[in-house]
Amino acid sequence: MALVTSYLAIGSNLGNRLANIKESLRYLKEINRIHIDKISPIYESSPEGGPKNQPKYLNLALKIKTALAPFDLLNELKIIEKKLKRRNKIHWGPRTIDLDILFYGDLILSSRALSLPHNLLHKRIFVLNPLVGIAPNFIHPVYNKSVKELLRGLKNGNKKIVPFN
Ligand code: PH2
Ligand code: MG
Ligand code: MG
Repeated sequence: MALVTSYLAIGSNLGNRLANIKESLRYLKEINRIHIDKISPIYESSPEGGPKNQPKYLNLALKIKTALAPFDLLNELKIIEKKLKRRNKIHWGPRTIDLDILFYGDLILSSRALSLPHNLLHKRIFVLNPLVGIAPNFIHPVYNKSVKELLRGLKNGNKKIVPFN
């Protein structure tokens, strides 16, 4: 099968966030049909949505090439979330790890289990800010705007996102 370029988002706001992210990257690297091309810097931001008083998130974005079909890729990400003891209790509640598919090539798809592109990515500074570091010119196939343009068009209000190191 041909390789498809895909972009992933990783987030963590529970436990040792950096260790969780590193462990998820280690698992991703073990998957034969996923090749990691680029890893963005890590950023820290307050949680958007969900319950009050959650810890801050660390977020990053990845560029991968994959031989996996979209739902198989999703399944692999879910397996990694399980390995990191992600519990799906509270919608948008705190999580040890969250692995989302942002883009899968130019594919547009909408199902209960998976929407591509990710249906909120264009509204989320914690996704676009890491992503712009590795894919500024990638064109969102629905909005026909580059990642850079989407980020510029975002009304940030008082949302702060800072490099984490
Ligand atoms: N993920 C969410 C909800 N809110 N906020 C930040 N800052 N970072 C996230 O990764 C995040 C969030 C649901 O996936
Ligand atoms: Mg998410
Ligand atoms: Mg998710």
